[in-house]
This record gives sequence, structure tokens and C-alpha cells, in this order.
Amino acid sequence: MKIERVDLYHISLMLKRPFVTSFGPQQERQCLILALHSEGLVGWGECVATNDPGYSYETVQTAWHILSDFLIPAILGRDLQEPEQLGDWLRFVRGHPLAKAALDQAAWDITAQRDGLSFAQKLAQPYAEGARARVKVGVSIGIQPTIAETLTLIEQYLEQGYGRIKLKIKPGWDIELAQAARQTFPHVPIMLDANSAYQLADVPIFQAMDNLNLLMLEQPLGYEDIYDHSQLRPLIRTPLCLDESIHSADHARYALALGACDIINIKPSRVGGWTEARRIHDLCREQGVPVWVGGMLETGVGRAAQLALASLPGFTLPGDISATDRYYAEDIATRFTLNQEDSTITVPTGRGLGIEVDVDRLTAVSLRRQTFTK
Ligand code: OSB
Ligand code: MG
Repeated sequence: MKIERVDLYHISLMLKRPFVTSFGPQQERQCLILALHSEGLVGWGECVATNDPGYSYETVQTAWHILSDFLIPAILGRDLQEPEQLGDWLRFVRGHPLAKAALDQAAWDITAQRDGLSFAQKLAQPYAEGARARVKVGVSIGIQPTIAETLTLIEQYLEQGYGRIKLKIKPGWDIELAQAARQTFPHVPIMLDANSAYQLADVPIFQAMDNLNLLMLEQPLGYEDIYDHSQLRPLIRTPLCLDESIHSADHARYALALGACDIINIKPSRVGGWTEARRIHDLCREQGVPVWVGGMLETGVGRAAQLALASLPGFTLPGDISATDRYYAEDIATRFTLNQEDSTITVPTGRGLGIEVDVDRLTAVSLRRQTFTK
């Protein structure tokens, strides 16, 4: 498939409610959407770089620069046979996984369409089990003004049918919150995500939560750290999960070799795309380490591809891939809704991503857009 054209959109969507993490609040979500054209087909990708360099050093502006000046020119006019080729084509750019992942997603989408497969079926080709039809999902709740408001929100999400709750924590917003949530909802799977807000010296805080039967503690320490997490792990009973620290299958291998985690949150964007995400899944599966799909408040474009990833056999824990109507009043693509009876979302079955992108709406919410041809 000769890559004929790429359209890049920088969009802005308002969130229904601000999403607050240990690195600050977010009310407006900017991201990039790209369309890859070949042989009359269009593959879509979402770049989840954010307005600010909080979760990652990448922002919408750096991703636009890296995509438009380096990555897109490097693939225009080339013959794409399989999405795995992108790793070699894009290796000349160090880092910038969020920018790379948008192209990677579009390459998986367009080649799946060519093959007459769904994105999930194409990803699942190496596995005898095939792709799951529905995937377990949970909800990630940002930092709220009060514990009472957090408990009310948890209650609302449980009523909507979500079966797993993740709470964002930061220093001063941790033990009391976790205790209150556990006391109010004794049987609900609850986990915490610190987004790297703590240090090894904070171990007493985590030990104080040992008796709360939490599902896991996600990324308490440094966003590049593996070593300190390996020191923390034997000191606490709550299973330890890494997010920010894992940038590649090599990082996952180092983390498992060092005993730095019990679980890995696989965000395809954070590791440069779906090929690398599947490698991490395979490595963890070989070693019996559970994985789940993490989220970045994706639109329907990105969420469809996350659902496909979560359908692989090693994804045994619920993902942060909740219904997209939770974030946006009006999305730019097909909305995904929760199956209340089992806290799942149905994996799209159409060709490729199996979604409709609303190009008029996409254009209407664009701050800038550009078409690239050779
Ligand atoms: O750390 O998992 C995270 C959102 C933005 C940046 C980082 C994270 C998150 C989430 C939300 O937890 C997950 C989602 O609902 O998409
Ligand atoms: Mg996280």
C-alpha cells in the first residue's frame, strides 16, 4: 500500500468535568488526529500528547513538530505491507512515542481494512484463542475537592455498572481517601494511581494501606524509575503496577528482571504503538504477569484501538477504557457505551477500527490542520 497522503488535525475538546491528577487539572483536552490515505482506504490514529508536558514530555506542539517535520515525511510514498515495518522506518527519531503511536495506529487500521479484518482480529492473529468479543473496563476518577464528593462519584459509577474503580492520589490525598473508599465499598475492586507523586521515603504511607485489600498501586515513584520501585515492592502488600516508567518492551523486561512490579499498565501510545504494546503483552504473558490497557481520555478514534488491544488473551485485568461519553458531550467518532451487566465494552467488529469518524465535526473542533503529500 503506497502511502499517498496524511491529514493532520490539532483538535480541542472540552471535558464534561475537569480531570485532576497529581500533576494538575485538565478541563480542555487538545490532541492530534491523523488520517493515512492509501488505495482509497483511510486509516485513523490519535496522538494523545496533551496541552502541557505533565504525564509525558510530549505536548500537542512537540508532536505536531515531530510528525510534520520528521515522521510523516519519512513514510510518505513508501510501500506499507504490514504495520510492524513502522518500527524500522521511525527508529531514526529517538523518543517521541506519542507522536509515533498515532502513525502506528493508523497503519494497523488501514492494513486491517485491506485484509478484511477488524483491528482486534489483526492484532490477535498470533494467538490460538483469537480476540475477545467484550473487554472488562473500569473507571479512573480524578482528584475531587472532598472525600465525600469522591464517594458520591464512586457510587454513581457503580450504579452505571462500572465494576472497578481507580482513584488518583497525591501526597495529602491518599490514606484517608483510600480508607473511606474501602469502608464505604467493602467489596469493590479499588486501586490507586499516584502518577509519580511520591518517593521511596514515603513507604509508611503505602504500608498504612496494606490492610485495605487494594487491587493495586499504580506508579507511586519516579516516572523514569525502575530501581526504587524494586526496593518498594517487597516492603508493601498491595500489588505494584508500573505505568509511566515503561516506555518499551525492553523497559518491561528490565522491570520484571529487577522485580519492580507485579502488574503492567500498557498504554499503546506511551510505548510508541500497538506493535510494541503487543510485545509487552507477550513478555508479561510468558512470565505470568497480568496486564491491562491504560487510557489518556481518548476520543472514539483512540478508544476503538485500545479496545482491540484489550481483546488479546493476556489482558486479564479491567482497563481504563471506559465509555467515551464520560469525557465528551460530543465526540468526533463512534461513541462506546458500557455493557452494564458485566462492566464491559463490546470490541468493534467492522473492518479496521470499525468506527465512523465525523469529519465535519473533526474539522469544526480543529485549531489547525494540514495535508501532507509527497
Ligand atoms: O495515569 O493513567 C494515567 C489520564 C491522563 C493521563 C494519565 C492517566 C490518565 C488516566 C485516565 O488515569 C484514564 C482514562 O480514563 O482514559
Ligand atoms: Mg497511570
